[in-house]
Amino acid sequence: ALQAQSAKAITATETPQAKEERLKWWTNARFGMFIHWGLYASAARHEWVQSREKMDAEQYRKYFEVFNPDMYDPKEWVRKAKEAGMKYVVITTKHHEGFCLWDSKYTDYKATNTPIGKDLLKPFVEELRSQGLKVGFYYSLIDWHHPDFPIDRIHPLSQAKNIEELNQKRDIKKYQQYLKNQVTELLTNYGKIDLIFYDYSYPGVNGKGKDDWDSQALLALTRKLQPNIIVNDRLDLNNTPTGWDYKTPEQFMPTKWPTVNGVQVPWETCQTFSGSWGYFRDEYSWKSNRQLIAMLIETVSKGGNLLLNVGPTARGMFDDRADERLEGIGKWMKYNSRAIYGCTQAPETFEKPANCLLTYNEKTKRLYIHVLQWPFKSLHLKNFKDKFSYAQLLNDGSEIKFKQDIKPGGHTTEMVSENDVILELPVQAPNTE
Ligand code: JFZ
Repeated sequence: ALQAQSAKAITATETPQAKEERLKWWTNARFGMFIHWGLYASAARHEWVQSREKMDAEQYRKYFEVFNPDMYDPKEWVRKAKEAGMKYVVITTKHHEGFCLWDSKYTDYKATNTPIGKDLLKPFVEELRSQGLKVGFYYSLIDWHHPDFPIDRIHPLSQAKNIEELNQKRDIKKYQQYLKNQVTELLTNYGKIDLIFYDYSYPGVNGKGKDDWDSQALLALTRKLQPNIIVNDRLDLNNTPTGWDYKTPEQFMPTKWPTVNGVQVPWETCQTFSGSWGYFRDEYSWKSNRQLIAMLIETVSKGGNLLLNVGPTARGMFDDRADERLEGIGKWMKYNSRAIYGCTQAPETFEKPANCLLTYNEKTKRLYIHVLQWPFKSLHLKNFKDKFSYAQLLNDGSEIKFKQDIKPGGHTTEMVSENDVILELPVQAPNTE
């Protein structure tokens, strides 16, 4: 209860401006990498494989026994994120399977006890810091390995005959303590942690929510240990404005900037390359570079962040298909990141031209027109007259001439109004992909 009060104290006394300030690095960053890595990388068929295939602890243990990511090179991972233009990384310290990448003293189910025999988290965090990226921890509230985690509708043993009997031996209070102990380790032993992604709540029949996790206390503990940390919205404290910092639509693009009580809120969409979060060898629904770049632009055009996921392999590598995409996005970002970092939704006064998305930098007052489908020579800007004084291509900084004060008449009659502007584009699109 004491902890719960201090959580309220911290966030209730925070002014909207102070919150904005605390989130500033993150809203400016706009683009981060999600990493899902755990024992499920060996199964290579989705991070939920244990639940999907109803494996009990004993059946799943083979993945623990063979876990040996001998090619793991945190320096490479961070370099790849950085070259793609990402400014922060959120890594699964523990996913639903319960396996810990770090040397937790509260469990034996951790990387140090597998053939690789070491803390995999520590060197990664150090690399992030030394290469200048922000540090985010994903921490699963769900734990399919812990003996005190009550079996529920998504648990691998959900179909067992004797659930009631099994659950009688499971004490959620002990599990709550385990959550607090581990969060304390993560937020104490690894230096400054910039963001935490708790995952996830599913209240209702046979589900779990804030009372199961003791969310208020967990949040209080989080803010006590890391006062400036940014916290996502999956603790089931959705009705309390102080219970989260940002919304997390899941593999979903909102139609517009999400609001709560009519107010636009910070948000981040997390997305995958191919559908699964964990490495999935035989998944073939990979998005193209173009789709991913458009996804990033669209997210920023609606005031949000994109957290794009990589699922490294059991040997600790990024799949070639992931590398190709990160490189493609990186090439685009090299020329166009100015239209992403520090940008947000454009003011309503600018009407979106056909086949375009708009982003805007409030500091520099620059408008970025992302032309998704390159037109032949003319880009028609409705009602743009006197709203800008200079236009250039972003890839090479070359001037774009434009026509305004177009007098209806001649061959343009009735096709443009006097308030419109026409940009005179080169015939070929800049090739920055
Ligand atoms: C969760 C995890 O189960 C999944 O494995 C992955 O880690 C992802 C990032 O998060 O999946 C969710 C969580 C919440 C919702 C959907 C999928 N939701 O609220 O719709």
